[in-house]
Amino acid sequence: MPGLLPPLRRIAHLDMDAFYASVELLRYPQLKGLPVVIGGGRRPADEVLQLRGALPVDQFPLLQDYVGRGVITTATYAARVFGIGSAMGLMKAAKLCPQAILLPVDFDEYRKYSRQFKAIVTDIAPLMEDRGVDEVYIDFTDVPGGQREGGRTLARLIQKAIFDATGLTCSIGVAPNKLIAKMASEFNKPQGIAIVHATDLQTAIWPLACRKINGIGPKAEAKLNALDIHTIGDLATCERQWLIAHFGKSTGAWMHHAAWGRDERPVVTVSEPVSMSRETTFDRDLHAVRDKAELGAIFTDLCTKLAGDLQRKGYVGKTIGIKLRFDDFKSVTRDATLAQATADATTLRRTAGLCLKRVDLSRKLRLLGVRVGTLSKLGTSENSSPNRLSLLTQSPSEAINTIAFNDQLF
Ligand code: DCP
Ligand code: MG
Repeated sequence: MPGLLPPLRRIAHLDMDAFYASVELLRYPQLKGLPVVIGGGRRPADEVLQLRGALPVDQFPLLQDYVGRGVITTATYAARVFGIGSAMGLMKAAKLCPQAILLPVDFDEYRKYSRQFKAIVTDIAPLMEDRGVDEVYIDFTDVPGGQREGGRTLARLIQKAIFDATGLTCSIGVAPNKLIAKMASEFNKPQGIAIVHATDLQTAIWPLACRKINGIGPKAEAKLNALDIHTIGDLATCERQWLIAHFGKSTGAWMHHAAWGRDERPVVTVSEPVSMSRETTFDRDLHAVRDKAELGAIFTDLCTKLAGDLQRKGYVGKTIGIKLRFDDFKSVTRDATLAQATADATTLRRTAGLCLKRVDLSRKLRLLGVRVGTLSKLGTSENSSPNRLSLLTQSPSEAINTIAFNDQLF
């Protein structure tokens, strides 16, 4: 009897449309429909009130007048028509669309709206996994109405509730699992809904580039392309063993699974951060030897701020890493794993400094980042022993004895 069959697994992925830019348009509605990019710096706190709503369109700063090294965080869809998008340098973007309006970032405001839209989602569908500032997974399977039209009815309801409360739009993909839902949320952006069933695998998923699988990055894509595998369909035709031979046991097996649309990962409602990081792009390129003092001060400052982030949020971490970007835009990471987790600025600085020593620093640097991973919450059994404080304050040289190095280039 159909009534006794378990409900079909229906997982949604929701992603806000042009998120930072859309939040900015809420306070500057006069910019609606215009090309707007966000980036280049942070907004001074008092400027917000001064400008709110009132500024005529012709008085906003234009991209063509920007001088500096900032990058775009996001752009409105009206700006994307010109080929502008996230991570592009502002001065390069200015060549493509000089008339675009440039607004600074205001993370506090984006976080406020992020919390707001997520609260609306959980009011309607409580099984929600937070995936960052503008995206979530939602398990529709057992939500009343979650199966109707494959999830379209509930997706529409959520879109409308978010829009009514915030004025922001989002796109939603609903599919048998997270992997496919994540791809589907992009299908009809902006303000789109896409419903994918298991039977749509060949028509909706296989024609897409391998890169559309969340987890296949530029490096894996390049390797796949070199093996003449371009689409997810190409990948699906590869023997599992052959993929394992080329990509290793876990990645190869996972790729095979993913290409066949298989993904059993549950929607996890309480998510802990995996890592915390801080990074900065310098005002001018710096050289490790010639600008040693300046670079050292920036490095220490990043570590101090990162230690502050960890301590404020109550985390300690074991893996300490650095990220460098050179003047030719090539990036390098190095990390080291300590025997004991830490949130201490001096330990971070010392360990990150050792990572730095493992990099060829003959080129000038444009960016430096520090990251702490393998986090655990202070007070959990692993680190709540009476020795915890002494671990945090142990001398850096003690900590360094137990480092395991891990080099990675990307
Ligand atoms: N973001 C960023 N730097 C990037 C990419 C994104 O700072 N390289 C920020 C700005 C975005 C937000 O994260 O608004 C969400 O990222 P998305 O990739 O979801 O991009 P958008 O929401 O802006 O656009 P879309 O409608 O394509 O989702
Ligand atoms: Mg988005």
